[in-house]
Amino acid sequence: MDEAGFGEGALRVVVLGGDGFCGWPTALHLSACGHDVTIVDNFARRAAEVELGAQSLTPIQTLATRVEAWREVTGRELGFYEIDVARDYDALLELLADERPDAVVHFAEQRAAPYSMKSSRHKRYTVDNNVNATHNLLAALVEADLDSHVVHLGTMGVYGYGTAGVTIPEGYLRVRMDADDGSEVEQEILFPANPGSVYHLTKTQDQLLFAFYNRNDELRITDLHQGIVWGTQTGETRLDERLVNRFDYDGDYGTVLNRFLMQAAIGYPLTVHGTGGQTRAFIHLQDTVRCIRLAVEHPPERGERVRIFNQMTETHRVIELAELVSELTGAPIDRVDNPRKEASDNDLAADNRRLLNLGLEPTFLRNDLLREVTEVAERYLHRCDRNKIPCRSRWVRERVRFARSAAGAAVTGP
Ligand code: NAD
Ligand code: USQ
Repeated sequence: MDEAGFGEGALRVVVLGGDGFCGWPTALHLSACGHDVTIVDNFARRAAEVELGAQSLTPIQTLATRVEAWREVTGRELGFYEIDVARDYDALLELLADERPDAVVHFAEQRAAPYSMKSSRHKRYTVDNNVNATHNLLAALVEADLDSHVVHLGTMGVYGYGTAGVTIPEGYLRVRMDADDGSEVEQEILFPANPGSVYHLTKTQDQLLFAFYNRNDELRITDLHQGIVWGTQTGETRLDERLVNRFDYDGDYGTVLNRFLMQAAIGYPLTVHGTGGQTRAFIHLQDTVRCIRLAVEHPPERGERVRIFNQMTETHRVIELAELVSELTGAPIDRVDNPRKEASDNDLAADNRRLLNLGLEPTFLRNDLLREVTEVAERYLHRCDRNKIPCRSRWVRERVRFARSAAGAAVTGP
């Protein structure tokens, strides 16, 4: 053990976006497992709470209080730097050059699909923030001449939802092409990208950035194509109320299963979009943090191509989840107009053997875990603003008519 309490085998890990829903419990889990963790965040997610007027249902503490509580409870230190990874390139470079991390876990992106579709400003912010954050990290690692392993949180949504009958492989697809001389050529390519929102689109752009820097500079990269995360607490965040994780329930940041569980807790009809025939991949938050630890502790070799894991444990149809929550709690189901442009019905099967082979023991949907989320929601329901529940962000807008004042002529907007 060194003075800070880090034992042999401890890795130096920088967690970009470590104040967020997945980042905070991941930072705690890595720290609890003996690694030396430094958090970087610019509090963009907390700023979005103010912009939207929608707070986390749970009373999350300031990062300073969280870090202090972790020190008090466990005796372990967490480093922290406030840096905008997308804009403060020099500060990021300096931090990486000083810390020389073994691994950088990259969560620092705008992650809500509805938020990314609210307006042209939100679309542009999401592209600027996410693509620049990822590119700045990769360029800084090359400039500082570091061999840190990048562990990025990507999404199952890069594959899209039009692959019925095909089990989605882990990132790559073997294709056969007709060569000019009549023979067949085989190649492995990235699975064709098919994003369903501007947010998902930025994750498909990230994939190309990774492929380039991996080939050109031999950066070691693991891209975790994660499904929808549900649950709210982990073994570490439960240790003290000041460590409580965020719980998003609003129409922009709330994700489907956590929203249903919270809606059931406050007696709000479950908001199923359209038919509810959409099938999506899911993972419990406790498994998220375990998967990231497994990825961090098993880095790829230098020269190995970008490693892609499908970080999901099960798939469910939205209407089936609503029915399950309804059976468990008695909540009624409300089929609302779908604000998104997405298939009303799809099948989904995905390979996830790589994380299972590394030792992941999946936490499947269980009534006691569903109840636990409902109980957290019940405990803090006085903090809920029901007006923030409906999804108001629409994928397709009616064309706006506006007046061109100089000419006084009416024109049709973008
Ligand atoms: P979150 O919004 O709660 O956390 C993201 C964190 O990154 C926030 O603390 C935010 O302030 C920070 N951040 C954003 N831009 C930054 C920047 N430019 N510089 C520094 N910090 C910045 O989101 P989350 O749910 O924790 O998601 C984390 C990652 O996991 C995202 O990249 C997301 O795409 C991915 N993911 C999330 C889910 C899910 O269901 N929550 C599912 C699949 C993938
Ligand atoms: N949905 C409802 N009712 C609701 C909310 C959502 O029926 O009240 C539906 C949506 O229309 C969609 C599905 O549920 O068909 C999933 O929506 P979601 O908001 O739970 O998830 P999504 O927008 O896909 O995004 C979330 C995270 C994102 C991550 C993604 C993983 O916010 O960061 O990348 O899950 S995945 O879905 O695998 O792409």
